[in-house]
Amino acid sequence: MGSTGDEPIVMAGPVPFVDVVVDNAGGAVANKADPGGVLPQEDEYESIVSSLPSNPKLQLLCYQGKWLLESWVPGIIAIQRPGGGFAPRHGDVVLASLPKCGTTWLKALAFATMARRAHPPPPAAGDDDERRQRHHPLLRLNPHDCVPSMEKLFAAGLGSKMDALPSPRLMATHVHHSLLPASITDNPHCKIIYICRDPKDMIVSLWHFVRRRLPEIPFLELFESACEGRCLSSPIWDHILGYWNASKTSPETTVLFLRYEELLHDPADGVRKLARFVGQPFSPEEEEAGVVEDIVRLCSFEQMKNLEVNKAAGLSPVLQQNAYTNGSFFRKGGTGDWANHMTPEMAERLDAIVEEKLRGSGLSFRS
Ligand code: PAP
Repeated sequence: MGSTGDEPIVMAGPVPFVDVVVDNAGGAVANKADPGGVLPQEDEYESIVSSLPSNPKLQLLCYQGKWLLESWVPGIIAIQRPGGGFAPRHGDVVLASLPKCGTTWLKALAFATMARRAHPPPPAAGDDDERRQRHHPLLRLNPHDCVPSMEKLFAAGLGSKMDALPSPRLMATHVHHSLLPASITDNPHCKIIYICRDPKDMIVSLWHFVRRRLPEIPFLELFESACEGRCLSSPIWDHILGYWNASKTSPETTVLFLRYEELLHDPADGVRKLARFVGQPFSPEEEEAGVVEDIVRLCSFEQMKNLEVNKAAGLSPVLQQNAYTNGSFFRKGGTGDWANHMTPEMAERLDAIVEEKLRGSGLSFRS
């Protein structure tokens, strides 16, 4: 990524966004709030949100028909502004997901794959290339510090930091497809990678996450709100269908639709798909050298969960949220935990609701 000579340094993306500091010559100050005129002013924001339905306990607002974390909404408004918040760039890759459906993992896999020339994934244990092992960004940073979450970044007034990232840029969103600006969804030069997960496991994972802030919240309360289409990022079927339909109707080069369960079953296949999709397929030499397997290992649940950085109590200052730490994003990392929290009747009810909503789409979560 860098250069030791006198020639100008040419950065190739993606780079960990927390490492990017923009000096005044770059026209932006990256490490402190810099609304740059794109965030709504407080009174304007108030006038937009004051009439919205809300769920104060879960800190949600119903914005444009979708239940969203209230802290994201100013960021979403900024991103949606035509000519305002988000300036698309050729080669942008947006990772999209419902919360708790594999976002952290997908961020790691996409970053490791797209940045592999600047940062080769460490080889298997036993190889003694310690320098590479120590220096890979995913060994010192949580994936959320490598790939920015757009609505959180814009809500923190750090949208200008996006402009400072070298291309190709890698970013993420939990926002529904219909809420994204046309500069992303109708842009043939912007690629979207979506990951979905069995909604039952998503709800269980979300409950464990929410309990860090609300230890007393009953599972049933979150389950009911999911069934009614009123929990975080709900309706969840709208979220999934929006990206599913886009993956069917857009040229297949612009939306890649992945499933958490399939990625667990064959992560190497998912990584190869991802690499082809972003226009960086693995060469025969890379295949021969085991680079795909190195990426899978680097990003595996066990590897990431046990890193010091992910055991630490901290979270990037940009994304600081009380009660959540780097470790909050790594819990069990498998499938089927719903059976430990739902009765068969509850599971059937949610499955039936989702099945009905997805009817005719060609997508199903029934096994
Ligand atoms: P986010 O949307 O808040 O970023 P997200 O990463 O999508 O969260 O979801 C966290 C889930 O992914 C957790 O699932 P669980 O609660 O059922 O265990 C977490 O354990 C799982 N997860 C995180 N990293 C990995 C990984 N490397 N491989 C597989 N699963 C992972």
